[in-house]
Amino acid sequence: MALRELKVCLLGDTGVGKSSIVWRFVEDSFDPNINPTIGASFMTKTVQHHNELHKFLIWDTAGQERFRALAPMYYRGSSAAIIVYDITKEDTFTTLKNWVKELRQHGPPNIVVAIAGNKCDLNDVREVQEKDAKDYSESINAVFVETSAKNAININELFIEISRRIPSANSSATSGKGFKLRRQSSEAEGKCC
Ligand SMILES: Nc1nc2c(ncn2[C@@H]2O[C@H](COP(=O)(O)OP(=O)(O)O)[C@@H](O)[C@H]2O)c(=O)[nH]1
Ligand SMILES: [Mg+2]
Repeated sequence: MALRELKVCLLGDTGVGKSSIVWRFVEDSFDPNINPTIGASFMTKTVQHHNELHKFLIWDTAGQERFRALAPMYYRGSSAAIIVYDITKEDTFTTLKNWVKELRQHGPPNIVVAIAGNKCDLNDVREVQEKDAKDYSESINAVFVETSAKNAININELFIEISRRIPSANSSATSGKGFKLRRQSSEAEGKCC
């Protein structure tokens, strides 16, 4: 079975639950006293998607302003970016929109953007309406899910959706490339004979 390595980065304000989402996905556990991320941390997890294995190379970034300048190192070359906000904090949704703008300007052109409204277990103190976030995500063609790293809601689904959006190795985009290569080699053959 073909193995593909997919670089994925997590972006979003400090405290929205980026590291908790990664921890839930990779280790299937939740630590309420998780340490704040310094700089960035790296984890991997491999999942099967149809007849391919997707090895997610996950870069979990720190949200603090002083680390912001480092973000391009993580989203450059990424197949997908997961931008996380906290449904109980309106300002984290504003930060998310700024990340979308930055990715548009400086990110890889075909990056899959996935938006995660985390802490959906705290519905009682919600500040961001699900419909508003969903409409916004649709308008920018992003994956959207509300997640809870704490209660393991929609974490696997988030990554499954990302896998779905990544063009498969034999999709038209890549077979187009293959065709060009074939033509080049047959042209070379023509010259030599
Ligand atoms: N209620 C609730 N708390 C969460 C959830 N995810 C993370 N947290 C808490 O939010 C805080 C920040 O989490 P962390 O993963 O460090 O956020 P990061 O700074 O974005 O990496 C921690 O106290 C977590 O326990 C969630 O889904 N629900
Ligand atoms: Mg963190």
